Formats: sequence, structure tokens, C-alpha cells
Amino acid sequence: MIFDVLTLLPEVFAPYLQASVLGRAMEAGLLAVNVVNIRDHAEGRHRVCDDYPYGGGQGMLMKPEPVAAALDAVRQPGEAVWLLTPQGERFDDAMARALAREPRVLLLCARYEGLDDRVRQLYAPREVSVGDYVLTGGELAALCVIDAAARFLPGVLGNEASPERDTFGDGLLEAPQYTRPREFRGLAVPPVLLDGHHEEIRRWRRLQSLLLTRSRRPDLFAKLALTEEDRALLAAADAQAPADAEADAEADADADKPKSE
Ligand code: 6GU
Repeated sequence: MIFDVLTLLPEVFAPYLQASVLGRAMEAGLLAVNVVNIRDHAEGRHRVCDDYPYGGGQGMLMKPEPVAAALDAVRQPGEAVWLLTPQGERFDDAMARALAREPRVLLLCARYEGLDDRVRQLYAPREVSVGDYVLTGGELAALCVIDAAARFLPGVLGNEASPERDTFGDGLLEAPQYTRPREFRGLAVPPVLLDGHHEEIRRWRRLQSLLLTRSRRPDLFAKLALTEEDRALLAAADAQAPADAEADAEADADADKPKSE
């Protein structure tokens, strides 16, 4: 898969991409990230890329000409264009999976206080945000998008790991994990994990995932299609630890409350 990234901060991409699992993916030819400096497409001796907003207001905007010139130079026929902006639709697991099936996608990183709106009107990009907070630019968001999509490219995680087993792969948060030593600062590894009884371990992990998802992400829990086994595991846990169940129920209720500030 190929990403074209249009940015005013081209130097920030290589350090992360090369240091991570994605560096190996790029060496193996599974992933390519073509980082393009928008400034290289600006006119004039100073290659100015920003200007004041008409009508006044805070900060600087990205001028439309260099961005359009960069888009025209880089974009391949049929290539999807994503604009990274906090005004966009929220990026999620389903979008990452779908993205990984595209051969080539262009990511346009907005900087400053944003982009002259005519770029949006002319190129009709898909506008994407990585969460409800504001970053100083789209670069970190673009790295999030590249990283999350790359995990779904065949071969990137190796044979052992499967993105399906991770959090969100099945709509559940992952169960807690432990490695050596068996005891650390007075805390023991749950005995069930030490027995090598695979069926018991599977059931324990399933229950932990269900409990964690129910208490922490009631929005995800509500969407689950619980199996007979899930219901039985939860019922047994709730009967055994009514105090925990009450705490879970409280967390559920809190999460459902409308935020009043
Ligand atoms: Cl895509 N860009 C910026 N600047 N801030 C963000 C974002 C994107 N997603 C969340 N916050």
C-alpha cells in the first residue's frame, strides 16, 4: 500500500515510521510512504504557504495555491484524498480496515489554523479526525491513520500476531496480560494463567474482556452480540462478586448520563 502525505512538516514522518514495526514493513515492500513538502510547490523566492484570514480572526491559514499545486502533481487517477482536520468524521477501527484495502491514498495535513476552504470545495476530500481534541497540525493524525491501517496489511504484524485478536477486532477490550516474574512488588500473576489449562485460560480471558468492556466502554458493550457462554460467565462473576457488579453498574450509569457542564 502507498500513502502520499502532503505536509509542511515533512521531517517528522521518517523518525517514527522507521523506528516502528512500519520500518520493517517498508523494507519488505509492504508499505510505502511518499512524503511531499507542500512548500516545494509554492511560488516565489520565499515560497510562502500561509496568509491572513479574510474577515479577520486568529492565526494564519494555508494558502490554496501551493496545496492545489501539490495535489495536482502527486495525486494519481482515482486516488482517494483524506484531509486530516479536527472537523472531520472520527477515525476508527472499521475505517482503518477499509483503508488497508486501498492501493494508494493521499493524506493532506492541515497546519496553522486550517486551510483555505476552496481546497476542500475543489477536491472534495474525505475529512477525517482522530479524536475530539485539537492538535497543532494533521501530521500526528496522519501517522495514526498510517499506523492503524498498516497493521491490517498482510505480513506487517508477522504470522503470530493477528489484528483480529486485538482490542476492537472483536468489539471487546483486551484482557490484562502478564509476563515474568511470577511475583512483582507483592503482586502475583493470576494463578489460572500458570496452569497451562488452555480452556480455563480462554474462559478467564473472555470474562476479563467482558467485564472490562462493560465497565469501561458501555458503548462498545451495548453493541456486542453476547454468546450463551458470555452470559453464563458474566452471571457467574456477578453472583460471585456482587460488589464488583455494583461498581460496574455505577460506571455504566455514569457513562449513560448526559454530560452537564
Ligand atoms: Cl486530523 N488534525 C488536527 N489538527 N487536530 C486533530 C485532528 C486532526 N484530529 C483530532 N485533532
